[in-house]
Amino acid sequence: MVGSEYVIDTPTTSLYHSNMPRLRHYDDLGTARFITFSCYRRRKYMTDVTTVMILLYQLKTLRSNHAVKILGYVVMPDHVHLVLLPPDGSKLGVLIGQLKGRSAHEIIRTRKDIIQRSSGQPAIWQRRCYDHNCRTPDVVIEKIRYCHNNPVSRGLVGEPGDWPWSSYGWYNGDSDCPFDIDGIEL
Ligand code: NI
Repeated sequence: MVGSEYVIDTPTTSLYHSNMPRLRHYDDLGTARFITFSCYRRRKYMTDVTTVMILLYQLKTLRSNHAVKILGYVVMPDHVHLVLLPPDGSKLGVLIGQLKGRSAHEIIRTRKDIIQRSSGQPAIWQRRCYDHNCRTPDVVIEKIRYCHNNPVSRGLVGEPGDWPWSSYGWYNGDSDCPFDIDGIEL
């Protein structure tokens, strides 16, 4: 990452795929959260493009419906990490529950290889979700970098930019990243 390439507080002129990342300054980064949830029994459901796109679509919906800022993310084959900045007073756990529930509902309709819980219900996600409070901007940056490096540290790719399903490409100014996030200066 070359920090000097970035411009802070650039006015947003188009919603998608400007070549210049629009980095913002947030005064409340100390309330950002690092969220992790996994596929049911660590099944590698997220190796299917349609499945990943359904999840990312629901993530975009969470952002537009609830004003949750997306600072970083990575979709790994069997788990997901998100760095989110929820609006004051919002119950992020409820919103993550919606994200998991709605994405699971859609994913189940597109696939026939989904295993079931003991109740007989098909299951995409583990029920539990890890929620880490990022108390300082340094921790927020560390977690975003963790997301971007996760595919490399797991041996899936050689470079963060080789993994299509993370916010690395957006921070890098790529024109073909999956969607527009809310960036900060790394
Ligand atoms: Ni991970």
